[in-house]
This record gives sequence, C-alpha cells and structure tokens, in this order.
Amino acid sequence: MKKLRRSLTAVLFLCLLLSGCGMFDVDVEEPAKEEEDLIVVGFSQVGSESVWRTKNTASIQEELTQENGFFLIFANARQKQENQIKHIREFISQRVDYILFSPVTEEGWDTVLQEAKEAGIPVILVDRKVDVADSSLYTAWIGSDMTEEGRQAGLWLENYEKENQLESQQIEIVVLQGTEGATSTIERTKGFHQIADAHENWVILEEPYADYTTAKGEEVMDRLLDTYPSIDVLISQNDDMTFGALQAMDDHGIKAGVDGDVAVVSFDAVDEALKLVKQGRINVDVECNPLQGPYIWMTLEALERGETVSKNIVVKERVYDQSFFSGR
Ligand code: GYE
Repeated sequence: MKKLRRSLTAVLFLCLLLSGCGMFDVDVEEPAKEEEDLIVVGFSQVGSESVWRTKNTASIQEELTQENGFFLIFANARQKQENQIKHIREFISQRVDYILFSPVTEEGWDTVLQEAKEAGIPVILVDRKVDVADSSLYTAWIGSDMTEEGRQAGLWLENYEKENQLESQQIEIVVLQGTEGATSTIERTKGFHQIADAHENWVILEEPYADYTTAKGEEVMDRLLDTYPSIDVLISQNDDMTFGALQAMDDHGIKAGVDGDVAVVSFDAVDEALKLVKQGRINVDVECNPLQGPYIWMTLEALERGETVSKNIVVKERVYDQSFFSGR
C-alpha cells in the first residue's frame, strides 16, 4: 500500500514539474513525508440529482481531507452507470488505495469489480448496493435500511387511517418512485408494499419512476393529477420529487398536506422539507441520513489498521411528522 501512495506522490510531483511550479524546489526522489502517507481514495458519486446527494457528497469530502490523512479523488457520474464503470477503471489504473462508490443502479457490476479485486484494491459501497454473484467483490457497504424506511411510510399511513377513521373507505395512492433499479427505489417500494399489501382498501393507482429530481417529480405528478381525479395519498420516494409534486398540486388547485386533499409522505427529511412538514404541507418525512462521511472514515481507518470490518454498516435515522415540532 505504501508503494501505491509513493507512486501517487510521484505523479503529483510530476504534475507540479510539468506545470512548471516549483521546478527547482521539488525533489522527486524524496517526496514530502505527509503526502507519502496519505491514503488515496477514488470516489465515484451517483450525481448531484438531489439535496440529499449534495449533503452526502459534502459529508464525505469533509471527512476524507488531507488533514485527516486522505487524498480524495472525486468523480461525479451524473446518474450514469457507464460513467461509474469508467471512473472505476481510471481509479484502478491510478492504483488508488481504496475505491469508494455509490452505484447508481444495482446490476451490471461483476466485471469491473472483478478487475478491482484482481488489482488488489478494496471497494467500499456507499448508500446504494450492488447485485453481484460474488459478495467478496466488495469489502463493506455503508448506508441506510431503506426497506425499513419504506415500512415506516406504510406504518405512518396505517396510523393516519386509524386516527381519521378511514378503515372502511377506499384509499387511493400514487407512488413516485426514484431511479429505476436503484437500491433506494427497490427497497423503499418493497418496504411500503409489505404494509400496503395487507390493506385491501389501499389502492395503488400507479407507481411511476421520477428519477429523484424536482423537474421529473413535477412532470409526473402533473400527469397523475390529470389521469386520476381522486388521489388521497402521495408517497414520494425523495424530497426533491416532493417539491416538484407540490408545485404540480398547486397548479391544479389541489391542497396538499395536513387537512388538505392529498396526504403527502416523503423521504430524506432534508432541512428544506422539514420546514414544509412544520407548515403542514408535507404530512410526514421518513429520514434518510446523508451524513455517512464519519462512518466511511472510521471504516477506512479500521481497514488501515488491518482490522476486519462489518460487511454491512447501517446508519441511524427517524421519522418526522408534525408531532416532532409541537413537542408532543
Ligand atoms: O433518497 C435521494 C437520492 O440513494 C438514499 O438518492 C439515496 C437516494 C436519496 O437521490 O434523494
């Protein structure tokens, strides 16, 4: 591993030399001690599709700093798997110490992860998972229990139904799913169905994908409102899609939230959305904790000490509805 770091240092110094900076001050043979000791991490992030994602990126960048002993190479995949495969191959040829990545979708990683394994580079998955035949292709996954998040959404609706004595009525639901094939989408849908399927009076009208973006959320919700005249509940798998859906409801003259026409269940619980929960525009927001940087740091440090780490490292989270703000 030291060798890998030394070669990165050499590359860095070569860059300095080529760019003409400090040409006569730099001794390539004896690189600065601190740089030699940095742990080199290549990180391929899904994209910048949501507020959650921006916070997640910031959390990782804040922890994997040079002061903390890391050299982070950040790459934005712009929601495309082909970009991530390219990034991983670049990290392999740069001979990084670790590859960190949040896979945009679960399938199609066997070949490139096998290449990383053959190069002896440990892979740490962040947030989303991969569906591979051989689980030794990655060292650990750090993220949320998103099936539980989906279940929490269902349990909230169960309770809402009871409180409002709606058990004997038909409840018409639309679900805005995130990115097709992404772990967060698959698991939130699965968890919600575990509860929903036990209620005969819950009718899921449609579950279209809206890619976790505000623009898509608005476009898809607009169509759903044109198609279905009596939607009772919106389950929106992230806050950004919810922001778009709220706009679409405003445009249709439909009141969302507490005491509105459509009850709104959202996921992520970013600050901007929690303000809307407080105002009653969103009924409930199931938290997905984006602050994974400290967990990643601890995992990398443990691996550096030669320790074995857990295969699955799950971050803690909670559910926010109005009772959180009224202090009940
Ligand atoms: O909920 C959404 C993001 O995979 C948990 O991806 C993540 C999801 C998150 O774009 O906002």
